[in-house]
Formats: sequence, C-alpha cells, structure tokens
Amino acid sequence: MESDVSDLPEGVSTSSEVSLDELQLSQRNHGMHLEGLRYDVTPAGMHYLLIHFDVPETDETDWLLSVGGLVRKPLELSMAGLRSRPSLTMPVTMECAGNGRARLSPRPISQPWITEAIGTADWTGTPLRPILEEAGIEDDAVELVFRGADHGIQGGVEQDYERSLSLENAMRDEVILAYAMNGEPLPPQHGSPLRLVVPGWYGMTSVKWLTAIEAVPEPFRGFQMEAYRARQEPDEEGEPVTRMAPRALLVPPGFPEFLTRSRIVDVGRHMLMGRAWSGWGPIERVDVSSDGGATWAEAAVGEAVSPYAWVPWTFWWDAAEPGAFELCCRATDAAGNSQPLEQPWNLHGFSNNMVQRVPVEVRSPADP
Ligand SMILES: Nc1nc2c(c(=O)[nH]1)N[C@H]1C(S)=C(S)[C@@H](COP(=O)(O)O)O[C@H]1N2
Ligand SMILES: [Mo]
Repeated sequence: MESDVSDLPEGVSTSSEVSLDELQLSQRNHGMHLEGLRYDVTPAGMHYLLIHFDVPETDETDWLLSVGGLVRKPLELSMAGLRSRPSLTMPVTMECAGNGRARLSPRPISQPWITEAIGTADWTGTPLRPILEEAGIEDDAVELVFRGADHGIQGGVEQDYERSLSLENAMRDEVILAYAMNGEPLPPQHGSPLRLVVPGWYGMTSVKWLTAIEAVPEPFRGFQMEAYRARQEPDEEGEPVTRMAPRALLVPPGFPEFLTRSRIVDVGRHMLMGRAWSGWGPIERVDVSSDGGATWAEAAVGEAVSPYAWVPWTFWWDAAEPGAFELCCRATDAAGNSQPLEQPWNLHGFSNNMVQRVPVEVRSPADP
C-alpha cells in the first residue's frame, strides 16, 4: 500500500536509494546472512544487531541491577548474585520490529532492513518473576520500566534507552535476565553483562545493558514506548508494537551474483530450506511459490528447538525448465495469522512481514 505522498510527513523518503546516514546505521547494525538460516542456533557473530546509541562501556565485576520504585524491598543484584540464582537456557528467535522497512514506499528513514533483522540465540539467564516476587511489587504498580546503560538523542529527545512491560507480561515464565548467549558471556554488542529477553516479542522489548527495573503506577510514556507504535499519521495515537508477526524466510538457493545477490541454479530438483516463526503461536504451515506468489504448494515443517524458536521447513523445488523465477515463502501460525503479498505501510515501518521474494535464474547445465 502506498501512502499519499502529496503531504509527506517528516522522516520518510520517496527515494528508493538510502542515504549515507542510513548506510552508517546499517553498518553498525548488521543483519543475519540469510544462509545462516541453515543453523538451528545462529552463531553469535551472525545474529542481527540493533544498537540505537553507542555500545556502553560496562564492567561485569561492579555491575549492579537495581530493582526499585513501587516495591516493598528494593534490591541491588550483582552479576555473581544473578549467576548463582536458578538458570534457564533456551533458544529464542528475535526479530527487529523494523525488519522489512527498506522496501517501503515512501520509506521511513531509519535502519534500512530488507529481511535480515533476525537471529536465534541460545540465551541463558535467570527467570525474572522470582526476583520481582522477592522485591514485592506493590499493588498500585501497573508496569515495570527496564533501563539500559546506553544514552543518546533520538527524535530530538535525550534519553537512556528505556522500555516498559505490563506486570502480567513481565511475570511470564519465559522472561529472563540473560547473561550468556550461545554458552558464552554476552558479547558487548548484545548487552554485556546483562539483558532482558522477552521471547515472542519484537527485539526492542529485550533491553540490553540492563541497569534498573522500576515498578511504576502509570503506563510508561518514555520515548521508546511512543516511538514503537504503528501509525499512519504523526499525530495519531497508533497501536503499540508488541509480538512478532509471522514470517518465513528461505536460504537463497544456488549461488549469488555479487552485486545484486540474485541467484543462479541449474535445471533440476532443488531442496529449498528455511525457517518460520511467529510471536502469536506455533507455525501451522509454510507455503512456497516459484512464480512470485501466483501459485503455492505446502512445505514440510519440522520441529522447533524450543517453543520460542523458529521452525525449520523444507520444500522440493522441481526447476524443470531454464528461465527466470521468483521464489516466495509464506508462514501461517496457529492463531491464523499469515503474511501479506503487499506490504503494510506505517510511519516508522514496523511489522512489515510481506512475503520474501527471491529472484532466481534457472540455467541448463550447458549454459556457460
Ligand atoms: N539498551 C538497549 N537495548 C536494546 C536496544 C538498544 O538500542 N539499547 N535495541 C533494541 C532493539 S530495537 C532490538 S531489535 C534488540 C536487538 O538485539 P540484538 O542487537 O542483541 O540483536 O535490542 C533491543 N534492546
Ligand atoms: Mo529493533
């Protein structure tokens, strides 16, 4: 869907070419290489990154997490203390809410993701709920605000990175304070020494470099809460961005052309593989198209390595004739949510889960 370009709001561009500012953002915040979809758990260096400001200088030896605000017993927790508490390790698929933004028209000017703002890491941490119970949340608290150690200016507002969760969402069993990723201490860029991990939600919720948790009596209206809302107009209230919309991605088959990354495969049968996930429930089916979404056939869906991780899927593609094809894949979750063929537009480019399109040239083996 195209928005009306006659009165273009600030912060969007009608050019399909990204600016140097966006290039700079996309170098600091790299995506996952799509061939990395072959791994159940993404190698840490391949996992996407989104860092709003700078990676802060942190030291695990004197790190203290404070739990305060409307609590009966404020806590100061050291990393040694957090590590000695019960631990939980689980693979969690995380996706940036801005994934898919770069193809929108007009394009919201921000980190220009195409489809690669994803990854699945094996996070280890301690469940949040027992800590909240120990602190004793007062009855008049409605939300928890999670504060990161990073600081900067966004939208003209100087801020620490802060996001909130309702008590109900924060108390869920799968919400952890993570100190390890893929069996190693968190790397600096992923939140060392401590981060929140909220499975099923878009990544902005999983606050990195976590220094404070504060119980508050009103819904928190900080910058990062107001920013992550889907709106058509700047002055609209909009809908909060929460859980991940379903998405399937495929490992691009064959080999790529360097600049365009378009694919070349030989005539024959090819096993396509990919992953699919949704924050709204298990993946029920994945469909594949080789004609740009005109016709679809069902893929074989495998087992996820955890309830919060993507599922693998495979599909035998019979590329019988040479020519130009467009591969697409589409996930449907148990709640009945699926992926559109046309991209949903909003002012900041959130939750664009339009189906992936991979142009492929099928050549006969005799072609040079
Ligand atoms: N403190 C802090 N936490 C943060 C961010 C940030 O900039 N600062 N970025 C958020 C966003 S938008 C995303 S998508 C995820 C990315 O996590 P990753 O970089 O470990 O993949 O972290 C979230 N947590
Ligand atoms: Mo993000």
